[in-house]
Amino acid sequence: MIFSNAKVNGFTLLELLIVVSILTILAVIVVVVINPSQILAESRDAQRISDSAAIKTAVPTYLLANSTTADLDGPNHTTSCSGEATQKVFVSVPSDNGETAPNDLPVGWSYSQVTSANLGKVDGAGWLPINFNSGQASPLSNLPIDPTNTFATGQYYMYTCSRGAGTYELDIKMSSAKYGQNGSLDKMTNDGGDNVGRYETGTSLTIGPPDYSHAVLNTSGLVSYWRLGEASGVNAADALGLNNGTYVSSPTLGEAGLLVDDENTAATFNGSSQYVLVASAKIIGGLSSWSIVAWVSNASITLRRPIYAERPSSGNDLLKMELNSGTGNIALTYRDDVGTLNQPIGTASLAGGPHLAAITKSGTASAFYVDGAAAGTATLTATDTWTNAGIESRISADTSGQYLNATIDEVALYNVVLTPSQITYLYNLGISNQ
Ligand SMILES: [Ca+2]
Ligand SMILES: [Ca+2]
Ligand SMILES: [Ca+2]
Repeated sequence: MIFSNAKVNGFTLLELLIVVSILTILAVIVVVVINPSQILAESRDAQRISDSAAIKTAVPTYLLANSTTADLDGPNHTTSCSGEATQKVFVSVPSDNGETAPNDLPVGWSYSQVTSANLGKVDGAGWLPINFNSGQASPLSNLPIDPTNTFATGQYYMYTCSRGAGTYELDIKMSSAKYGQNGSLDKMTNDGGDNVGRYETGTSLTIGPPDYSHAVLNTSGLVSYWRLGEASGVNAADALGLNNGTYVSSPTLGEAGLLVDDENTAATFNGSSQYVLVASAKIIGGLSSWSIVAWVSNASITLRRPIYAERPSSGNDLLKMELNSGTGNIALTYRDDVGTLNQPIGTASLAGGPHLAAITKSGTASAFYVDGAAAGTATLTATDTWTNAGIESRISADTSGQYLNATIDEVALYNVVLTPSQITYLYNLGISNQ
């Protein structure tokens, strides 16, 4: 019986399945633990860190060699440092790479680019305009260039200068999770600068373009600014510390923020009970000039409802930046002591989004803006006489039981009329990956 005890030497189906499962798990572990795209991103970031160190050595060396004749915007520019007539952000993206420079710089600033052929030159013709050959042998043979170097990714180098102070700033964008915002080696958030989307180095970190929140904080006339970025709790901080608010009925905190490339979060309100009580007082109500600016997304447009309101629990005084019913168009309600009511509606919708909503008022002239573009004007007949007691300021609700269902972010109040170009800048900055 030769065959009776024969044994098949091979795998059973079950064994095969176990082996395949183990191999699959191992493959997933390899991808998760090793993550090739993050390794590449980290190696690019390592180059960026080393490039910034090289520039940080080269610029002071140049300044030392040219103490009285140092020219921080180089031989090809004369008034392009901060505070001068043609303020420039010098960028490493070449002018002939087919991209258009984004429109995301503060009013009065523009990008300066050179051609690919000149990009790395150290004699003032390169992207960083200093002539490093002046008074010395250049410590750099070529200017460092970002390993990605496109406007589309936001990954490029930026240089700005301040002539009187003899200072400069170098801004670099990290691309890996490790060195990015909230990463384990976060280089961008806590560098002492004013842009959470950039690794800022140099001798003054407030020359280059700021991030959205710093742009708001830099704007004169700001009287309150709620970022709504708290992860938990009931405190809704005013970045100025003047009108700290309270989250009422637990709106959803920690929602994805409505700004591009900014980890600060937003809050979602349910439209029935949740709001921020920002002050037990009026803030801009009754002022002749004011501006309200806020980001809003996924709003219910079934009913006309407030993004921001100031109103007493009883009495006529009333101010609301709203979404109109049906269309979601930006709208204003403004009413004075004696009950004169104005309810103009703008020409553009805030449905969907994220959108930037802004209303300005100067005397009887009000103007609407959606996403940085003009969206209608109105002439008000209500006066600025506000005397009712018990006025409250609220986000996403008023004191008459109206609640907005929406995600709201970055609510700012000003006691001045923002210009159209200021509002356009804020919008472009909010959607920029700078
Ligand atoms: Ca920074
Ligand atoms: Ca800066
Ligand atoms: Ca926020």
